[in-house]
Amino acid sequence: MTRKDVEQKRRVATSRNTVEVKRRARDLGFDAVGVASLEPNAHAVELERWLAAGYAGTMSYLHRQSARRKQPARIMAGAKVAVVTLTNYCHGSIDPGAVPGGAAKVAQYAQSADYHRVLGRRLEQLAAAIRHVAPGAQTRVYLDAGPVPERELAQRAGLGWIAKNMMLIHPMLGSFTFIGVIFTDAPLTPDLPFQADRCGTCRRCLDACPTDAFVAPHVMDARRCISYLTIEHRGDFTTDQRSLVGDWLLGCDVCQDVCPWNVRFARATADPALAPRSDLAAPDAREFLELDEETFASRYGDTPLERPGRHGMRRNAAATLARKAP
Ligand code: B12
Ligand code: SF4
Ligand code: SF4
Repeated sequence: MTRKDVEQKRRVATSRNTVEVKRRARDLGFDAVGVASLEPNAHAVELERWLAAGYAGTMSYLHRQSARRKQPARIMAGAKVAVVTLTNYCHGSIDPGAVPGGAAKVAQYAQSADYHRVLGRRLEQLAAAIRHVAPGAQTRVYLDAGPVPERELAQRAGLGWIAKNMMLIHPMLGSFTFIGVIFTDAPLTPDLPFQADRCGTCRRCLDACPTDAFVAPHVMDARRCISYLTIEHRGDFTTDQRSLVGDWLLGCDVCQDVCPWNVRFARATADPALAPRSDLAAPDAREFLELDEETFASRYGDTPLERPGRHGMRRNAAATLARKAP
């Protein structure tokens, strides 16, 4: 066999393995999957600027992780590619004309069981499938936590574009998706990056943000973002912060709800593991003022409410209720 034949055989095997890994991903319930190469982050300068401006607020881990976010090849020694998955979590309740002053709201991503648990298991199963098609391969699973530029890798894996509201939008699914990533040294064929920017001249998300958190397209000051305040911010709210939260008990969907790509394409997920829970979809804010630690843990320990915890949810509830008080 000539060197050319060997190379040809290797390419065929790599391509066959890639097809098999993608087939397995769909069987496991992922809505889209692609393979990203691990070149340096094309938006390293923007990330650096964003951090230097202080837009990360108290999320100091983003500063610590920035070297690896800029150079994803440094995340796992020997990794050649990242397999990137999208999972639709939309519950069908897109509200492009949401009026302020309604009942307390929880963002769609948090209306079902904790996605870290549900998808973490699924990603581990996909990682096992990668090791099966490429015996001896190493894999490392990331979902939300970790130094991974997830939207960047999803764009590079051909799964969509990074939009003006900073969300990764898939042209057929919209943006209500979770991104999951598996780094591996298995030989798999990278996809072509998604090149188009399909936001065009639209700027609905930027104009609709209730707190004016967008400094410019693709640049959000997280310190003004309701999602940051209700999920990531630790400690009490200042008077200003409290006034920003509005009706949101946890997270915020406004810049996604108004997006024409979601209005047109986002559909409710049929995934039973991500079925919405009524106590999360239509919560009673008053309840969070009363809960003790044990009851909170037993009711919400397996949901995204665990992130802000009992103290955070109590603070958020007090802010939404104060707004409604006469
Ligand atoms: C920190 C964080 C937050 C922060 C900061 C959000 C932000 N916009 O950066 C807060 C708490 C506010 C937040 C909110 C939300 N989050 Co969040 N968050 C993260 C986390 C952990 C890190 C993101 C980060 O590094 N931000 C810093 C910015 C600068 O980096 P970046 O988002 O990667 O953006 C890149 C591009 O914007 C690019 N870039 C910069 N300039 C330009 C210019 C152009 C033209 C282009 C094309 C690109 C570009 O460079 C950046 C660096 O690579 C990721 C998980 C992860 N590991 O990536 C989840 C993640 C981004 N969050 C997610 C979700 C679901 C949400 C919420 C929808 C939850 C909610 N409903 O409340 C909101 C959405 C708010 C929004 N519009 O972004 C999903 C997004 C999925 C998707 N389809 O995009 C992720 C990927 C988690 C996951 N695994 O599913 N989040
Ligand atoms: S999540 Fe809400 S507060 Fe945050 S940027 Fe989007 S619209 Fe603004
Ligand atoms: S609302 Fe318009 S500008 Fe914003 S993300 Fe959607 S298409 Fe892009």
